[in-house]
Amino acid sequence: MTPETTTGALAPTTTLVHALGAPGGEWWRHAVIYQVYPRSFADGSGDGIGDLPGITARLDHLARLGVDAIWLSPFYRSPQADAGYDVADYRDVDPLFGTLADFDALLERAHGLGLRMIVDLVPNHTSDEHVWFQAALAAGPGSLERARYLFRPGKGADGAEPPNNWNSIFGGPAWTRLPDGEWYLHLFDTRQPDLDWENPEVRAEFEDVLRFWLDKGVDGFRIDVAHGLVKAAGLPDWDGESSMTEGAETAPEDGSMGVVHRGPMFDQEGVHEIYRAWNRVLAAYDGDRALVAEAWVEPLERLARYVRPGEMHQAFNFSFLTTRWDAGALRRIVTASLEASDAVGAPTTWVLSNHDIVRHTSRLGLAEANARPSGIGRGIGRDDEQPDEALGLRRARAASLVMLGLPGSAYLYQGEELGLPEHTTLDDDLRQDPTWWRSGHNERGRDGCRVPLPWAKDEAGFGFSPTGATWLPQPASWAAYALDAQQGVGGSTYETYRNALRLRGELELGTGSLAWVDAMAKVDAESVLAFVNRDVLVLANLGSDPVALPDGATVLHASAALEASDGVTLVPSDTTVWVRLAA
Ligand code: TEU
Repeated sequence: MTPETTTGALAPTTTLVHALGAPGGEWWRHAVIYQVYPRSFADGSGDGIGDLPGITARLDHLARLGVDAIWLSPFYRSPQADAGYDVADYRDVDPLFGTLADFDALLERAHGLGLRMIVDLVPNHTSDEHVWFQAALAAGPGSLERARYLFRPGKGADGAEPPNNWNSIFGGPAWTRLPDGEWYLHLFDTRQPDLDWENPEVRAEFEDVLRFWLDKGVDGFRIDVAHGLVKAAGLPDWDGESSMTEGAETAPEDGSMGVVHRGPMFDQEGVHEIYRAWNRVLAAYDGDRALVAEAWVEPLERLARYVRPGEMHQAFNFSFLTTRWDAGALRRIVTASLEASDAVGAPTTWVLSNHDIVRHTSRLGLAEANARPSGIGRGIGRDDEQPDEALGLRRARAASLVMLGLPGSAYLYQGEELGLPEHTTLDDDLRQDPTWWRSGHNERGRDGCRVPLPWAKDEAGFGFSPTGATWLPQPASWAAYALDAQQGVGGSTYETYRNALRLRGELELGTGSLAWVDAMAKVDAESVLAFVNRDVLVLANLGSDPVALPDGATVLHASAALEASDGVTLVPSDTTVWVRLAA
């Protein structure tokens, strides 16, 4: 049944915007991929920091939840200046997280449970402790060792001024000067020097790193800062915004990110050649291995260029993530996302939370002016507006059921299946994210979304670690969010996600199509987001009044309890339902 041919008195009139319908295609076209942040998922060793054996021991949770794959954030050897996004050895596991044998055991267990696994690759920069950077420091100006990075002489009389005016995403200048007078570029922390991707040695090295993990059997890679590898020739000055953290208040009406990540450090044409080469590396392996772009690029047509045939396979849809809780804005961004990815034959992805931004449970509990994620870094501290926890959770569950009802691939961030809120009252002296000090204490940073998960309500540290230790404290209120407090409890956030994932699979929504409901009896389009995917109507009520479902609709799933009045089923405010319409 296609949406246009729907008949019967209750049938909505619809506009078809997307009909990919490729069941049985490559797994990543419709997969639900769960982000595991190793430091905070589960601790096996007892030191209060999560690790690979901890993940392996808890993997059955993810199989039971019903996700298709996991994305593992960095676990490589690293001094942890940016929680592992500063890699010192791309082919080894940091002792904090375990050993290569632990990695092999994790991958084997994941595959045994039918879960694919993609790993994070951080190619824009290395750690300052990487052998290449150490060699560059020792070798001095003009050396081949320095040519792997972006070393430049400074400006001004004694070269005391940085080579250009770029700022670090984490705050402060993007250049650091060495005692010998040369400067090096770091778009992030001082301890994350940017590589020079014009250097063939850099390209060869990363293709080899890809093969190292592909040989181990990983199913793909999430590519960190995929829009940043190539910089404009001559590294010219840039006076525009290079970070979402500024200017976010001026969000455009269409709900898009608000600050386009252009400028000489982002989205340069040269990055595409790198990904075409990587596509060829992956294509030599069996099993549909995939590349996922973490690229904060707008408009969506620019982002779609990363997933053209022969390049990457998916790109995170940050335009969706940054859209306001508003039916019109969501409808526009979903349409634009599907059109842009359909144009290049790629699946759309959907994401609401990750390890860089305030959890959507808490964002959606803030006043509208504060509710959009403002890029990485800002966070929420004690002195900031505190989210309305119940409202945020209610909206987050509704938003998640919209996301999981859409065709394409969806990303979940660990803990969202528990409805975990951001930790918004963390002591500032416990903060570990470099954005906190690099921004001169203007940005609280990302620690609030990285707090160790609660597994067991009655145990010390909520069962995160065998010793009760946790590298960041968990709020006492998290007892109610612990997995064991929600398992088997009808209507809990965990069971709501689990049902959604089961139904999404059974109904094949991931490979379905999307038609907007333009008009339907009893439904006011202003405050209602409604679409048909296969024969399921997904309806989210973002308004303040309840919305009546058409007679004869069979409710398949709902993000909150529904109401009834005179035999009519009512969808309350901030609630999403999945229903099957009477034929
Ligand atoms: O974040 C990428 C990142 O910070 C940029 O894409 C940025 O968000 C964008 O340009 C808007 O300002 C990744 C990781 O997810 C993050 O945890 C790391 O800290 C960062 O890269 C550096 O590796």
